[in-house]
Amino acid sequence: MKILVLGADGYLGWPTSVDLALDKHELLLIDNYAKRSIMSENNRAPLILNKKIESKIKILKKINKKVSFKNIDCSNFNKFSDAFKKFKPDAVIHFAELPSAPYSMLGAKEGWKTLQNNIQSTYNLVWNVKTHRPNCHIVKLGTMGEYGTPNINIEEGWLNVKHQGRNQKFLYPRQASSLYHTSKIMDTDLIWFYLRLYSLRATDLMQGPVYGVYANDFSKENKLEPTFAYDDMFGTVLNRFIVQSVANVPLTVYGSGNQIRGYLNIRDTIQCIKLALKNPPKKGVLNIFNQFTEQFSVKELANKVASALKKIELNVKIKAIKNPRIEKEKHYYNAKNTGMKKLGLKPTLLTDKVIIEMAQYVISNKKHINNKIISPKSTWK
Ligand code: USQ
Repeated sequence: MKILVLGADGYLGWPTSVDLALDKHELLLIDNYAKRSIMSENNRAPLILNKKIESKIKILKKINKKVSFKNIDCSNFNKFSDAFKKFKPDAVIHFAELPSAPYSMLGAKEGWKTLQNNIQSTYNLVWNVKTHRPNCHIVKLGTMGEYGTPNINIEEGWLNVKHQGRNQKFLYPRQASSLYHTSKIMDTDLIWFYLRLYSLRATDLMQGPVYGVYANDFSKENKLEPTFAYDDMFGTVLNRFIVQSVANVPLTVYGSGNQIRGYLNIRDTIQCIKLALKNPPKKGVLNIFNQFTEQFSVKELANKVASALKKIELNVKIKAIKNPRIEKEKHYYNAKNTGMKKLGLKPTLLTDKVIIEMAQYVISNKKHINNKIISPKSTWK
């Protein structure tokens, strides 16, 4: 297939690009390094500052000549449209968004930047698909955070409503608790709107927090790891806990630690994206999958990390700190995730071995850990 990957430099965009290159697809990778810039403007940095795509792509070209890269801001309509029209993709994977809830809640400028970048990129993509390539399959990375934490079971994208004797299937209600997550709801609305009117084809992957380093063995052998963030703004909770354990800093459990989320390994993110590509919806259909494999509370996660890392003699301490976010700390949570399993997802579960392997990667890069960017610096209040 001819696949356009938007946001190819990111934590998930890069490993997806490597995997699709191995599968010999024709790829155009797009990124403008916006996340790198924002991290550095905010004095944050990933564990290792990876090389930019221009230099890493040489390794990919050795296995697949049909891989190219363009430095383009997807929120720039003209530049994006030119690249889209020239490449004529069969599928687009859309990661080109600012992914941080804490960043989006920092202040007026950061909130608007997140909304503007994410909605504009999505709008540019859908408009171009509608106008130039209506058969192209849009695979959009959504988030479980769009649903929030409702007091009823979370269905896979849709809810059948029976009202005064009549039935209608609606998008499952969305009620996020950050501007970032709200921007993802707006994406969903945009895609659903265009799809209803113009019979496009899209898959929305409602993903929980991801953890892990290497998505495949090729990346490990060639040191092609993704940007592994562990700071208070851009690191997801489990990746942060692993770095905190290695840095001998108590694990930062926010508030009571009873917040439950659905988690998944980075290997499974890639599996899910590939399954979505292999199973495109018919025209006019929006496929929605809840993309996570296991549910944990933050407290359970911290305890799992501490108990696994005891086996390699790390004495992990856990400390509940005042929650810098505004979120429910005690809530019902039961989300469905059967769709991807039906398509063939083989989950990589959070075993002690997985936790230890992540810790070993961090231990080998211990000298790069900056303790100053670990604890949360701002609150949402
Ligand atoms: N948390 C802690 N301690 C920390 C960091 C986080 O207790 O040091 C808690 C948070 O309060 C939250 C939970 O862990 O209750 C998850 O936080 P997170 O930072 O791992 O995840 P979140 O901000 O929700 O965002 C991440 C990704 C985002 C993705 C989302 C999926 O950054 O791009 O959309 O996970 S979900 O959370 O399901 O919406």
